[in-house]
Amino acid sequence: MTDVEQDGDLGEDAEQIEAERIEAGRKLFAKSCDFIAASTTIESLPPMDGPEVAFAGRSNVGKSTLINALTNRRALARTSQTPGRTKQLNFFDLDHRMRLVDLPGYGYAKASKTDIRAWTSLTLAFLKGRQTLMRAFLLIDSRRGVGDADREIMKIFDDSAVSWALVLTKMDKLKEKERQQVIARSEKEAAKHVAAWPGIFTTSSEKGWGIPELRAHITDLARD
Ligand SMILES: Nc1nc2c(ncn2[C@@H]2O[C@H](COP(=O)(O)OP(=O)(O)OP(=O)(O)O)[C@@H](O)[C@H]2O)c(=O)[nH]1
Ligand SMILES: [Mg+2]
Repeated sequence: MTDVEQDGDLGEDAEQIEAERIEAGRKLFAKSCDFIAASTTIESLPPMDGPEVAFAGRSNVGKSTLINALTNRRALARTSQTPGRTKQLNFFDLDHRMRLVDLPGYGYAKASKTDIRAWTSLTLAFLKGRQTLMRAFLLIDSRRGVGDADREIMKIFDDSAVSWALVLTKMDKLKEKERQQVIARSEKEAAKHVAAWPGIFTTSSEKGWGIPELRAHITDLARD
């Protein structure tokens, strides 16, 4: 067989595997997804029971909207025009195979110092002590790109050995050229971090872009 033929075969296999991953993701996220807990204190976190992925990022970046898009729900996770809406750690159970955790946003200028301290202590305690946390997704608004507050969170992930992946949100708001630019810049940022997943996810919850790929990724981490 020539090299060209071999490459062709490999390409088809890879495509087949990718199609199966996407289908497995679609199936899992079509199952029931139920709210299980809202925690405002370390004591009220639900006991660790099976794999979890968490959604972190600045206020208003689109964490809750992304959870709704992944699960095909309109209002599973509450979303808002008002930054700082999600105040608790909200846990959702996906078919007893995976839990999705909606984290409160950071970087909301009007939040009081007390709010920020509460966010920090609870969210940090969760990120550092949660052995069942398989991946934290760090959401970045594609119009803003990575900012200083996000870099601080990346450092926290690295220091706490939290395996994380960068997710660009609201890609529908950009023109094609701007998309390429923010993707290139964000890939560079993520590549600086040891605990970062190689490669980034580019999404629009509004248009459904990148949602099947993210579902597949989460499904790879789910309990059988
Ligand atoms: N155009 C567009 N708008 C989006 C997208 N995702 C989220 N939004 C909007 O962004 C705003 C904030 O979304 P949320 O999901 O509430 O953001 P959040 O990160 O959960 O915010 P906090 O809970 O405050 O931390 C809402 O008005 C959403 O409709 C997207 O992909 N495209
Ligand atoms: Mg929210």
